[in-house]
Amino acid sequence: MKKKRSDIKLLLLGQSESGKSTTLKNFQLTFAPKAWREERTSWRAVIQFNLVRSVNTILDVLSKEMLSALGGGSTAHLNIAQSSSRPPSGSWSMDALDANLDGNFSSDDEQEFTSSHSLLKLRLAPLRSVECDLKTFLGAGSTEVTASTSDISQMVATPFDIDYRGSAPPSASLTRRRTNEFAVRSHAAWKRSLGMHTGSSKTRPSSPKAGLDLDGATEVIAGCKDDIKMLWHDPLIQELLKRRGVKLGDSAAYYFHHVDRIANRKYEPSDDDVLRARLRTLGVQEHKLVFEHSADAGSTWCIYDVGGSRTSRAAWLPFFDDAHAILFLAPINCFDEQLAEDPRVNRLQDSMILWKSIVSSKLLTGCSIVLFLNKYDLLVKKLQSGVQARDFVTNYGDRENDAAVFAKYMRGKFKTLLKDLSPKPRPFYGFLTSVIDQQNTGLTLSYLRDGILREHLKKAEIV
Ligand SMILES: Nc1nc2c(ncn2[C@@H]2O[C@H](COP(=O)(O)OP(=O)(O)O)[C@@H](O)[C@H]2O)c(=O)[nH]1
Ligand SMILES: [Mg+2]
Repeated sequence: MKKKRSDIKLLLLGQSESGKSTTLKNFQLTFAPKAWREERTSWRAVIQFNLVRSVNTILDVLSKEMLSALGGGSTAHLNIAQSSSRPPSGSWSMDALDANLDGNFSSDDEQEFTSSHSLLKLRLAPLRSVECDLKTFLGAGSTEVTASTSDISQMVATPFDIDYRGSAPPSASLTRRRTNEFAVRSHAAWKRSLGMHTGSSKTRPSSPKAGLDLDGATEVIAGCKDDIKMLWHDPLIQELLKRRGVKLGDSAAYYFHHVDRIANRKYEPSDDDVLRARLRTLGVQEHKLVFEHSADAGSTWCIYDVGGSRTSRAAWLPFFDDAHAILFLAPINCFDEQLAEDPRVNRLQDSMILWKSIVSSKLLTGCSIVLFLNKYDLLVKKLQSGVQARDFVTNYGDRENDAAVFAKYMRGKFKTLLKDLSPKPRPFYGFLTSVIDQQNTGLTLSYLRDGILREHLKKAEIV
């Protein structure tokens, strides 16, 4: 029984930015708090990077707008017109923004740039090289996959879907070989190097990136604190971001709100700060979770966290044949957004295509599947801001434009798909989550862990 208990393999699946890595952090926070505390400081550079990138994106918007205002007349003023076409949300690229800024301007709603905006731009300019340094330090995960960096014609939603046509599924040895090809160690080079910086690791960094001056970056960010606050709280800039539909990422507002703490020479990330941090997952990352308390102390689970963009999904397949459970994350707030890697595809539709493929997979017949309809907090905000679900979701009809009603409707859709498409009957476990909420997520994960263990033991005919 003990052996079986130390054997669980859990796959975290879902599209990019659905909250997989954040869920993994919650597993660590809930079940291995000591190990989590040791790792927490190493997230500092990622958080700084997230903040600095948002500042620079705003500065880009400001620069273009000031330039365009200058080009349109002799005075540096801003004519903000309601855009007729919003840029695709969820995109970090400036391409959509460029297209939007080239649009027509009306003479209504005129607001003036002042010399303080030019000064802000100047004083925040050192953050450009800070972003570059942190990017170099953090590696490829600091760059998001976008349509311009991927070949749309080669992309499919479920590249792991294979039709065996009656032949046997791939052998264990094949899948193992492929496992080695795709899996990367959980403690990536940047974490080890950061560990040394923060004194939490005894190993010397092997990466040359560790030579980067992170203390210098911290110093520059701290020096920019007041200007960052001024930039964020400037009503003209807020209006500009809103009117242009600029999307800064789900955690930008949170980090700006806490800038006094973060842009500080002695900054130490809190648990919540780390849960908000965004770093793209590369390939498939294996994490050994060693339970630290309760009756399970010492037992381990292998949790596989995967890259979720369409370009990364082929790497999932080798992990299917011996997975015990899948935790599938579908962000429920993005019914009106498009995939960053393919702006032709609606994000909620993409989640459903993925879900269909996972629940109908023969390879996963014996696997427990759990659904997190995630980012519920952002769904509440979006619907309250006036976005109408029925404009984007066919068949939503005259139902109330309310988060609870919408979530119940979507949960029903996912449940029906599981019931209709599973090769053998399996129970449906569907939760509404906001995985940045550590307390509620911790409770859900504890419940889930017990359920998965029970099912696993039942299947092993031990109980
Ligand atoms: N507000 C909010 N943000 C979330 C939620 N889940 C994830 N995020 C944020 O969304 C971003 C992407 O999450 P991440 O876990 O990296 O997604 P992954 O690509 O699926 O691993 C991170 O900045 C998270 O902090 C949520 O439920 N609510
Ligand atoms: Mg991830």
